[in-house]
Amino acid sequence: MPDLLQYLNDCKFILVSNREPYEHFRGSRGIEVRQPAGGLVSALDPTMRRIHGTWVAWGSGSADRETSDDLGRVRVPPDEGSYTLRRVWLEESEVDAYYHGFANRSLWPLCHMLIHYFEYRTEFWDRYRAVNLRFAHAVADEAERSTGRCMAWIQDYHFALVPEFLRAMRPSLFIHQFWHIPFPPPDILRLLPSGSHEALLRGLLGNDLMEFQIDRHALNFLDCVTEFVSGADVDPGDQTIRFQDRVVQVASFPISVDYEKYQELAQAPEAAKMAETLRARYAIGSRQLGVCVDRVDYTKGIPERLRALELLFTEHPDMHGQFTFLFVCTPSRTNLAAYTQLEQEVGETVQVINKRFGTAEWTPIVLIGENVDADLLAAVYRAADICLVSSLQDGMNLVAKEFVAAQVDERGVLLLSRFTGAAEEIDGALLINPFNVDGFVSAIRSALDMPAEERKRRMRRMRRRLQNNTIFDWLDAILGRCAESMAAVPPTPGIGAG
Ligand code: ADQ
Repeated sequence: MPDLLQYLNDCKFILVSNREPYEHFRGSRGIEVRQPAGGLVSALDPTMRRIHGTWVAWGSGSADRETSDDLGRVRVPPDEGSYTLRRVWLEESEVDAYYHGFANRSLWPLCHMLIHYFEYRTEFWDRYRAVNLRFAHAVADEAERSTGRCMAWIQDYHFALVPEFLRAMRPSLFIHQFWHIPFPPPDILRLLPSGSHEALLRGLLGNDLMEFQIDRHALNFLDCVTEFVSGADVDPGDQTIRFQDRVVQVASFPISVDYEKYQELAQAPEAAKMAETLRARYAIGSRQLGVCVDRVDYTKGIPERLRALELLFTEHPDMHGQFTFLFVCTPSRTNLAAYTQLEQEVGETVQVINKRFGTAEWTPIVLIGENVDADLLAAVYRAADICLVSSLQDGMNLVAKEFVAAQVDERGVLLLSRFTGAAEEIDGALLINPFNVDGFVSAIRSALDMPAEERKRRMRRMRRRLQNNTIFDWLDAILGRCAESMAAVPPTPGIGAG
């Protein structure tokens, strides 16, 4: 892990995300605490412990209020107390309209350009604004408590309006934001009712640095600002925007995984044994094993993947009994109808395919419909001959990178949708277009027929690249860039807290 303290110097670091790093809840043993799974929390928690920053997030746990002070503050991790978690309280109706509503039913489909899922209600937008304002107040209050300089780092599309609100409250605070999902071009963003698309962009222009996964998303953002924000002067060459006497920098920083952790997990004796068991069951001799790992989400191209597998078994009868597919997918956003319908569709389609092609000895698709532990995940990745990532749009896609990191035997082929951020970065995968079912099927066939030497060559290339581009390099690059920008603007005497 790089020493991020070098960048922060005496600067207080305030992180803002929708999900909190520690959630207290009432369990069978009284009040318990859990850390939600996910790459971002596991990368940022150790960083926050070292730099003793403040993490501002929605207090979603059933026992969060009892364990926090009047302002919603609590020291975490529970046994160590090395940094402050500041919880922001939301009513159920606010969670419905801000989170399930505007964030997940309006912005999520719009940013992924899947406009038939796009829904908009005035209440979604009003609550999104109100919740963003409340978060901005919490961050401003945290900045106020510091005597030195401060930096606020905002995560994702839940908080597009926070930077503008915060800028008005603390003009010299250094504010930056990482947008984890794609950013749409102007023709898509304008599906938001007039006024709200401009307001969204103005909100983001409160940042000093606006960070995207890849240049394509950054360029879409610049195009949207050019088209919709009057008074903004965009320089596409420098990727800067002059707006209201300030300069907003725009840049791309592809997120990654903790490479060593996945490699170690895959190399551990338990994972090796599990991988052997999986191969003994599904890929003995010349048989092969395919895998996928997803949240059940309509952006991930799951029906398209199942259609390709069905066509593969239809057009290539020699694959019957020779190729088994392990479909690992965890239910997600289950209070939204689009997601529960998709989950049901996945279960039904798998049944149809298995009934049509399966035999007493062979089940073509083995469905594991749950969240699996990291060590089982590493074993699944290690055991696979091919891994399918078929997103219709994806900011980056960490599954692709986890697969590469866990491929310690260098046996597997990665089939990767060209519409993922990862496809712009990783060289060595077989790129697919999930909308083109025939092309998808022939890519699966080419992967299955690929000689071991070529598999190894491709996998080595990807592993070398990823080894030097981990999630810690991502953090390093972002904070390095912030330190550079902050150094260019010396602290204003008397303003102190930013
Ligand atoms: P997501 O849309 O959630 O992330 P992704 O990047 O693939 O997509 O990350 C999913 C994570 O969930 C992976 O770490 C994966 O291992 C895990 N996961 C999925 N199914 C699982 C299962 N059944 N059991 C256990 N773990 C499972 C958003 C953006 C992405 C971007 C990330 C990070 O949509 O484009 O890459 O943020 O910026």
